[in-house]
Amino acid sequence: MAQINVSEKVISIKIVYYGPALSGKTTNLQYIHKKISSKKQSEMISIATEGDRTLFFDYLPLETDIIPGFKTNFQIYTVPGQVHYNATRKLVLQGVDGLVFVADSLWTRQQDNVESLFNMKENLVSYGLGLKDIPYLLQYNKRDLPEIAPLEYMDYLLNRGEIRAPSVESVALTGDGVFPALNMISKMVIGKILMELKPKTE
Ligand SMILES: Nc1nc2c(ncn2[C@@H]2O[C@H](COP(=O)(O)OP(=O)(O)OP(=O)(O)O)[C@@H](O)[C@H]2O)c(=O)[nH]1
Ligand SMILES: [Mg+2]
Repeated sequence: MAQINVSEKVISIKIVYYGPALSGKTTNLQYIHKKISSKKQSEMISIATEGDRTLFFDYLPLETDIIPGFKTNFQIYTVPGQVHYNATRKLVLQGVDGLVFVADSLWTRQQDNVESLFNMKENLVSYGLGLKDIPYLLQYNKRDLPEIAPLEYMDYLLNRGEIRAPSVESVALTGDGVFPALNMISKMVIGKILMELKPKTE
């Protein structure tokens, strides 16, 4: 849940990048960090990594003035995608305000995407939440590679049923689609917060 300090005019928002191992979550944060760090002096913290593998999580704080009159702090996290780190994934999900599910577009990784999405839903349920409660989008990553599944097929696997989420194609390695996805999830989260802050008229 977003923390809103009305007297100090500060809003804190937690965004989590979820998805299977090696889908490109850390690469997203590295790209965001590279693009904003010179302006905002923001530090990205990667807690325990082994090569490309995140063993705990990555964390990137971003300070913005996106909501007039408030300082809006984004706390952006990735989870470790490897199956056996579920306790950490669950912990990172605590208090989440917005989710970006980074799916790997490679044909060979479609089963892993499905399992990771199922795992995310299960972990949300453990906090009494469902995807309908949290702004959420899909990022179809690695669109630069040759052996990839068509978007329609990935939508069929990952984006059907009662919750149809927006989706963004990306190549996190070059940054294509990274800020469109971050901007979209930010707008969705802020839209929800503003709705909740609106005085009830009835
Ligand atoms: N070709 C290509 N490679 C990518 C892309 N995004 C990430 N990669 C590569 O995929 C590998 C894994 O990326 P990471 O960002 O570390 O993956 P992750 O999702 O954080 O993985 P875990 O920490 O294990 O959950 C790295 O070698 C990246 O350079 C992309 O869009 N295209
Ligand atoms: Mg990682």
